[in-house]
This record gives sequence, C-alpha cells and structure tokens, in this order.
Amino acid sequence: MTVKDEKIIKNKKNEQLDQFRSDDNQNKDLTTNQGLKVSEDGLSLTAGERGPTLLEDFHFREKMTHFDHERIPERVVHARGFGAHGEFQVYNDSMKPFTKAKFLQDPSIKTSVFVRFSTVVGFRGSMDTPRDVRGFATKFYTEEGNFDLVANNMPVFFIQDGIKFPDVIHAIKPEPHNEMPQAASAHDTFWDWVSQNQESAHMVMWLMSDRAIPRSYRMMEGFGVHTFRLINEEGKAHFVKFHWKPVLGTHSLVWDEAQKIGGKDPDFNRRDLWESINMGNYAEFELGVQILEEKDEFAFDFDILDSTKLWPEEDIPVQLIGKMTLNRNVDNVFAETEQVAFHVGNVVPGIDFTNDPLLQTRLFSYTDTQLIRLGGPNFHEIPINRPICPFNNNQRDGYHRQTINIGQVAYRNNALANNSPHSVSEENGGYAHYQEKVEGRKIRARSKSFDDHFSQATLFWNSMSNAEKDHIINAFRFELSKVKNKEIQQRIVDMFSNVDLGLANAFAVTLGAVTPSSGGTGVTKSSPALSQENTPKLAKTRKVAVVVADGFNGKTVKSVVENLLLSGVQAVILSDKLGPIKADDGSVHMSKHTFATDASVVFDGVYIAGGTSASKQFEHDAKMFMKEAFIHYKPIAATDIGEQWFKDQQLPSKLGVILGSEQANIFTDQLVNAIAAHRFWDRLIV
Ligand code: HDD
Repeated sequence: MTVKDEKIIKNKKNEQLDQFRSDDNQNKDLTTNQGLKVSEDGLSLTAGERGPTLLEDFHFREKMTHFDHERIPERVVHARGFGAHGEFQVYNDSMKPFTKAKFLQDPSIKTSVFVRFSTVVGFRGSMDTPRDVRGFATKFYTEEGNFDLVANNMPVFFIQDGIKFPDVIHAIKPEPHNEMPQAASAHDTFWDWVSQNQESAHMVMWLMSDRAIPRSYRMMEGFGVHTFRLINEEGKAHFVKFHWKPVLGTHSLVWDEAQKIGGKDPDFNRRDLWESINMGNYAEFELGVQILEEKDEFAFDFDILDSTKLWPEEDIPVQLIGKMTLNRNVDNVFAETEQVAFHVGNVVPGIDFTNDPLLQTRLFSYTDTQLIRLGGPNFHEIPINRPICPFNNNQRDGYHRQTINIGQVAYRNNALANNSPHSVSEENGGYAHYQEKVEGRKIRARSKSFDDHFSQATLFWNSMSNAEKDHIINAFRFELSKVKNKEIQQRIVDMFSNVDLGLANAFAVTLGAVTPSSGGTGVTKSSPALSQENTPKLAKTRKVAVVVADGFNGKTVKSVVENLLLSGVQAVILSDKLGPIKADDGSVHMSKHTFATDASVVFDGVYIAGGTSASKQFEHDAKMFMKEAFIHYKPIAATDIGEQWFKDQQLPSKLGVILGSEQANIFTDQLVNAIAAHRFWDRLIV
C-alpha cells in the first residue's frame, strides 16, 4: 500500500508517520545526499578509461559508505520478526473500576497500535516455522504516552529470575564453537541447561506442544506472562494478567509440515500476515484480562509473582474487554519493523508493576539493548517509536538527535524559563508509582512459594487432547534424539517423569534410556482452556489449492470455487503450468501456482479436480499433493478424475475426505466444514 493509496487507514499514528513517509523518487532527478544532481551513476571516476578509481569521486564514496553502513545489530533475541499497524478499542467502560488508563476505560477512543510478531532463537534471516516461542509485542500509542505489552504466545517462561536470561539464551542459541544448529532447541546445550534448571519444566512442556509451531500469526494467543497491577482513580490496585485471544482461534501446523515449509517458503508466517492484510482479511485479537483482588494474593497453591505459573482460566476467568485489528502493512520493514523499540517499562497511568523477579529484570534490559541496537539514547525520536502525545523534557544531544530544542535552559529547577517543563500532579495525569509497602534484607534468595516446578506442567499435560499428547511425545523424541550426550537424555527422562510417568517413558524408549518406574505429581485436575481443541474453528481466510488440468469440469470447478470464496476461503488455482487452464466447456481459470513452485504444505486443504488432458506426470504430482495433505491430517476433496486418483492410492482412512460422487449436493458445504475443522487428528495413518 502506498502513501497515496485511497484505502490508507487513517489514525493518529499513521497521520504522524505520514510526515516521514516519502515516495519522492517518483519521476524525480537523482541527486547525492547533499542535493547535487547526478549525471552518471553507473561509472566511477577513473584516471582514463582503463585506469584506477580516484579518491576524489565523492559520489561513489557517498553511495558506497552508505551501503557499507546499512545494517544494524539484529536483536539479541527475537531477531526475526514481522510487524503491522492497527487499532485497538475497548467494548465498554467495564474497566473503569479497575484502571484509570483512559484507553482501557473509554469505548469511544480508538488507539493506534503497532505489533511485531517474532520467533525468539533464530537469526534475522532464519525461517518462520521452527519449533520456538513466538513474540507478540504491541505498542499502544495512547494519548497518555506509549504503553507496550511485550508478550509471547505462551503464558509462562523458562525462568523465575531474569539474572538467568543470558544463560537460557546462550544455551538455546546455536552452540558457540560451530554456530549450529540454527533456530532450533534440538541440541545438547539447551537440554543440558533444562536438566540443570528444573523450573523450566512447565515452559518446556509448552515448547514441545503445538503452540510452538503456529499455523499463522493471526491464529496465536498472546500472553503478558507477568502479573501486572491495575490502579483505579481512587488509587486502589488489582492484580492483572493480560491475554490476546485470536478471533480465528488458536491453530498449529504439524511438525513434519513445519519443517517442509521451512524449505518451500521460509517466509510462510509473514507472507500469511502480509497477504491477509492486503486482501482485507485483517488480523483480529480480543484483549482479555484476568483480575485478582489484592487480598487474594496468597489464595493459590502457586505464587502469583512466579512467571513459570499461569492462572487457570477456569479459576480466574478471562474477561474480554476490547478488540485489536491489524489493518495496515508497513511501508518499509527496516524503518518500522526493525527500528521499533519495545519496552516492558513503557506504561501509562493506571498500569503498574509487581515484584515478579522476571519482570523486574526486564525493566532494565529493554532500554539497555536499544542503546546498542539503535545506536544511542535518541531512539524515541525514530518515527515508529514516537508517542502521538507531546513529549517535553530536558534531555538533550546524543547520537542522531533530530529535534532542534530552542532556548537557553535545559535543566530544572530553573527560574529563567519559569521552571518549565512543569511536572504534573497525579490528579492531572502525572504518573505516580503505586505505593506498595516493601521491606526486607538484601539477599540473594527466593521464597519457598516458588519451589513447585512440576504441578502446573502436569496440569498442562492433563489438559491436552490425545492428539496433542502424541505431538508432545514426538517432539521430545525428535529433540532428544538430536542430543548426543546420553547423560543429558537420561536426566531429561528423569526430570519429566516428575511431570508424567507415561510421557517420560514414551520418549525414554525411543532414546534407549532407562525407563523410570515411578513419577508424576499426583495432580489430576485439567484446564480445558489450555487445549487448542477447544478453540474457535472457522474456514474464513483459509487457503485451499484447487488442482486442475486442461479439460477440467468447468461447471463443477466454477461452482466449488465460487462457494469457497463466498465462505471466505481463498481458492488458489494450481496446475502444471502458469496461465490459462481451459475447461471442458471452454471456460478458463488462470493458474498462478504450479507443482514446481508450491507443495500441499503451504495450503490448509486440497481440492483435486484434474482434467481430461492431464499427463501421467500431472497425475503423479496431484497424487503426491493428496498424499502429503493426507499425512498432515488436512481436508482432501476430489471430483471427476481426481476421485479416481484418490481411490488408486488406497489411503487407509476417509476421515476428512470429500468425494464429489458421494456427496454431490452438499459437496462444498462439506468441504467448507472440513476446512473449518482444521485437521482430522483421528485419521488413521499407517
Ligand atoms: Fe524479552 C525482546 C518477550 C523475558 C530481554 N522479548 C523481546 C521481544 C518479545 C519479548 C516479544 C521482541 C520485541 C520486538 O519485537 O522488538 N521477553 C518476552 C517475554 C518474556 C521475556 C514475554 C517473559 C515473560 N526478555 C525477557 C527477559 C529479559 C528479556 C527475562 C532480560 C532480562 N527481550 C529482552 C531484550 C530484547 C527482548 C534483550 C531483545 C530485543 C529487544 O529486547 O528489544 O531486551
């Protein structure tokens, strides 16, 4: 979308960004950065036609120097990410009793937002679909300043205290001696670290689950993880956990598929978001809060300050208070997505912190890291980071300062400028920290209430469907089979026998490890909210390959494609060649995808119609498409010769398979329902 595009979404942040957007190059003269018109851009200045290049060539020097300095350090974690603009609005004023934050109180306020989704471990050029945590960072540009909700797609974390953050990241990143493996936790140092830091058990269960391979950024939950505080007009505090709930539900890939997508389309998740927004399929998330009275701080069998614990939604329900819609792609990835700087410490009046030791350390790290990444203390002036409300203080100078601060006075207290800028009282919107009473000795110790590392890991395990449990077992098998050190493997088996004996034994056998004879926590409770099976299921915005060859059944394919589109499903024509594919009735469908460019892994389902002119190679490729979709539990539909191709393969199950001759009248309805179902986990695969 260009600046001039009529569909441009107007909101306060976008209007501010418009001042910095430039498509000046259109029909303009080429100049140097000094404004000098350039007569020749393809030849450097040399002494003679075959002679050496001259130092005098300021045009070459400027062009090359700029290029040589075009990269900045990638983020030390979350290096690979993708961003989008949008808006947030609360549904009503139900949050008024809890917080004075205006953007959470007033349903008439539309707040501009910028979201950056990310993987954690991989380098900036790594693939989108490794097994990894996903970042989900939101900057709310409120009238009272920027509020950043720097969240992940998992509700807990690996560690309880941020002093261990460098350790867990060093362990999970590629090993330092050979920089392998890229974007993967399946290696010795990570699992060695896990076995020596048993507080990680709960998070590792999430990492081994389907949550670590999301189908789409649009289909991921987000969690603020920490317990924060909300403060109301009277100064009364409540504890709060923040959630993002995707309107399309929470859905994942299967592991074999995720690995193949990494090769076929390493940009799979970012492409999905980019294309969806361009098509008007905006990504929508509801903001949820779990709220707890201060008096209930000690009412649970876990410590609410412990980031390795979640608050079960059945015990403390999530109230949905508003909706975020991501409706505009960035114009320039470097300027926006790369330069955006999030910070957990960016809060507004009405939102405050707790003593969660992980949160406390994060409050230091985020500004610190931007100083090296963005090269100095003025990164708040970069367009994507600027608040939309006025910001005035006596901070001056530093690398790349943009503002020309006029006047003699850059200090307080002063008399020369009437002591401006003035401090603002709490009643008039000045931020005042919650006056929590604290006392204690300076010690390096942790409360015993943080000691139970396994009960919630068992709760998570108990809450999984059979298919989800299988996926977790297989993830442990994959990861630990890549670990070379036998002692590490055994320690992990022993560690996870504390979570569930059946789980540990299931992967111990694969590793050839000793199977423990006792284990488990005795927790029998489950939390249905933790299973992705209990999430909304919609066909809308899913992508289906419609596989046709010349001579296809024009009438049937036309009707299927039209009905899919009516249901909001993207029907993508795929053949053995690009361009027009002719039907038996003379009608034409344009193919923009071929067997050579795409595989079934990049689609949510396949519909094979074939065609009377299909070659043997076409038939082979179409069968491969079906077979791969089959082993990834995806819906498969077939009509005409496509039905025969399905039958030829004698696949062991017809669950999620829709054949035209058997369901003629309700074929498309069945197909749409099957797409909405996402996957057919009970399908027999041998
Ligand atoms: Fe962090 C980036 C989320 C723990 C230190 N973190 C970063 C990003 C996300 C999170 C989404 C990417 C932001 C972006 O897109 O620019 N981090 C989390 C969550 C955590 C967490 C949900 C646990 C609840 N992080 C955490 C700890 C520390 C850090 C304990 C250090 C004490 N995180 C950083 C960082 C990063 C970062 C080094 C790297 C790039 C950046 O900040 O801007 O400061």
